[in-house]
Amino acid sequence: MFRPEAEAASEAARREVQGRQLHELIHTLARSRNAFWRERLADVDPEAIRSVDDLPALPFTTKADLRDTYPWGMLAVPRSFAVRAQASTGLTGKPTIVAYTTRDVSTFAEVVARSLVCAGARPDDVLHVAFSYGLFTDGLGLHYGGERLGATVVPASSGNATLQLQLLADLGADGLACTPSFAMLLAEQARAAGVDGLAVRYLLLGAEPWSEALRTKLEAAWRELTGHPVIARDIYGLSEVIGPGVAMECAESPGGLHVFDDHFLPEVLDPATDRPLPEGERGELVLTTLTKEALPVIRYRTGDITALQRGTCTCGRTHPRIERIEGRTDDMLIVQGVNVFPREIESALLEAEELHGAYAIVLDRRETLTTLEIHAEVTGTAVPPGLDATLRARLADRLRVTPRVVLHPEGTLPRASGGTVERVHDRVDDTDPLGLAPGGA
Ligand code: DLL
Repeated sequence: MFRPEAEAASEAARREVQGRQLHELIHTLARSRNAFWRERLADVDPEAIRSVDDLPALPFTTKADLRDTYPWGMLAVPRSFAVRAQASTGLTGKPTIVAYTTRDVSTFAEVVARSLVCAGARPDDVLHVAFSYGLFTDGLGLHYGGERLGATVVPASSGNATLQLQLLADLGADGLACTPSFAMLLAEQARAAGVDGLAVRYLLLGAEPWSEALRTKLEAAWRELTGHPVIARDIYGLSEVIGPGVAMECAESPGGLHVFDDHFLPEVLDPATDRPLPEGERGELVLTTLTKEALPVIRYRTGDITALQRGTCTCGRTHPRIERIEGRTDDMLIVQGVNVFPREIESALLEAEELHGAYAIVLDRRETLTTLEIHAEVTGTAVPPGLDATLRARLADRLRVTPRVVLHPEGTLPRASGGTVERVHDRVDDTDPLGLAPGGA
């Protein structure tokens, strides 16, 4: 463990601290100068919030709150106290901005360091980070966590698999952090190119949903490449709460992710009633930050579906665990680790006067890296030349994923009963999910 006194604390000791921190947080926010927090907590008596059992008395926060207060409206400290800003995908038009104080940056590094140790990382390791570096929290998050651990971090960022494989082999990476799909792509390319000398022991994978079946495949593929056992472990997080490192699977008992609940308090709610669900029942994960300074969130609706398990794990950690996240309560899609909201696609498309309004989203899952296709109808029968390229550029700019854009004459996309176009489809083999002739309409 990276911090055994926190990770293996008794439940009673942790609850005591959590209650105190929650009280202080609510007290501070309710009395702060920040209009958003004062208003949101107007009906809450901070004196009544003394334990984690009082969580249901608190209001929720959502991504829409961040959009409505863009960019700094939810900051609980003066903007000048923030030392870093990052972003995630927004709901409409603008990204969601998150910010960190010096202490938040330190907390972030600490929880990622804990996550790395969960997967079996050691301070003398070489850690290859193939998450993207930039506005999103994944690359920098893993980077600072690796440094906090004392590892030699290689900020490879995403893309360029050939160079990455060369670096992985030449620098002797012990750990690889990236999306599950990129880990598979690297394994396939390494096998095809006959790369040898790979020493990787563990894969730290997240930012998108993945399955037990993919774990089995990845562990087998990397074992074949390295000649020794390789473990693949799931890391979970979201920018609004901190970034990667909210929860992590351990090497010893995969199948649940330890939530670092001395920083992030989890609840699982019935999405229909918003009531907390008993242990083991699946619902929406809601998180409250206990120690964040710049951008605390209270009962943040993650939209991620999971179940809580309590009790000490065989690894000795006493944090509650969440099940691997496989679904969402909303329509958010994740393409190559990037969150994509269909509404965002729609608003970008509707700005084009030449389009008729009907569109369909196809996730092409035939290759290891899922790609996005957007099909849209133009008004009339003639597709204006060059319009697909214009739309592709606009969508790439907005979504931060470059889609393939295919335009069709009016009335040609398949309609469900009632005349609406079914929005999201998967392409898993050579059968066109839209039922169109090969090469478009
Ligand atoms: O994806 C943070 C992250 C980066 C986590 C790297 C793990 C590794 P956002 O861009 O804000 O932050 O997206 C958060 O991604 O609500 C989930 O829906 C999804 N997600 C993240 N990790 C996992 C995972 C980062 N391990 C959203 N399994 C979350 C399934 C995940 N979904």
